[in-house]
Amino acid sequence: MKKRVFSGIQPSGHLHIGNYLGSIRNWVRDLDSRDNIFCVVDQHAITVDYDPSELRANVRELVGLYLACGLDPDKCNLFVQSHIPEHTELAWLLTCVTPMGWLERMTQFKDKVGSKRERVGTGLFTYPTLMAADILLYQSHEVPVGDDQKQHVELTRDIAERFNHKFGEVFVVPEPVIPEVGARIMGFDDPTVKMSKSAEGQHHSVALLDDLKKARKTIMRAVTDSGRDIVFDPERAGLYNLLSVYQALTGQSRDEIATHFEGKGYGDLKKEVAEAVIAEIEPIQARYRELTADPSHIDGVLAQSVANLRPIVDQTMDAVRRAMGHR
Ligand code: AQP
Repeated sequence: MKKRVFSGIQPSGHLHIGNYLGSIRNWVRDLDSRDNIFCVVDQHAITVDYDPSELRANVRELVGLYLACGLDPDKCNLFVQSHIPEHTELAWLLTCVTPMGWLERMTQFKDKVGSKRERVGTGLFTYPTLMAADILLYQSHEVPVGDDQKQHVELTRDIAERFNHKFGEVFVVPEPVIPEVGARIMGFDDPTVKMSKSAEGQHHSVALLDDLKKARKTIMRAVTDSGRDIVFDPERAGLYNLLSVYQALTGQSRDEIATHFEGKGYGDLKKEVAEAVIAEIEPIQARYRELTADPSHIDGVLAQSVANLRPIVDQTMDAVRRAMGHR
């Protein structure tokens, strides 16, 4: 039996190389060895201010990019969260077994809420219980995510264990799977903050669909320091970030990279990072253009996955409803 994997991305902006290196690329690598379920989590994207027509376009773009990056629909199920209404039903049920204190500890909420605590929607606070529902609905064994989502997967484990203890063994308790390289790519304009879809700043990130000239410019302008030698030093955040991107894309070891750049300068490093990024995203862009030329193909993939997943959803929800006394 293959392990079941579930993961998702919010259609909250344009997919960047952080999302790619931290998640999608690893999903593609493991397609053959896993039972794969990948989701566009559109209900998570409404927990902050958003524009409905932009959301609709972002969902289409993200599905197109999933396919273009190599998520072969013959090897995975690929769907949009709101097309399976049981995600929100299960989220409510899990919210009722999740202590407030657990949610209050979530660092992503604290980061996103900032000084607007009185004004943000309650969904931003309860977001992790919806994420737990996404994962537990499919009895997933593994959740491959970037480092920033680790805390939410750990919370999902706690919720599953609490539920199983209270109501009987219903859920598989999932494991987070974090990549060794590329788990936290930082902003090129500010290497002290995580690269984010929703961050402002023209040269913050490289999006997978960025114009290639702009992508090169963003990397050439990346903030570094006044040092000279090219070494993996976490204290030199900008340099460390560029080297991490290079390492993730080339698959070379840190020693090989240090030797390769011996005697070279930051300009050389940036040039090579830009080349590696462009070599990765250029073919993705070409596949994206081909695949999205036929919207009915994408609709077909989404509908087929929803149909494939229906028996798992029904089985889990039946067990949950019975365990909780609703049947
Ligand atoms: N900077 C990053 N480096 C490596 N991995 C990252 N991920 C996100 N940012 C980085 C991983 O990408 C997947 C999708 O993330 P998400 O859409 O669920 O939300 P997020 O983690 O909040 O990502 P963003 O880009 O920062 O989006 P916004 O701005 O909307 O909040 C996850 O596996 C995540 O770990």
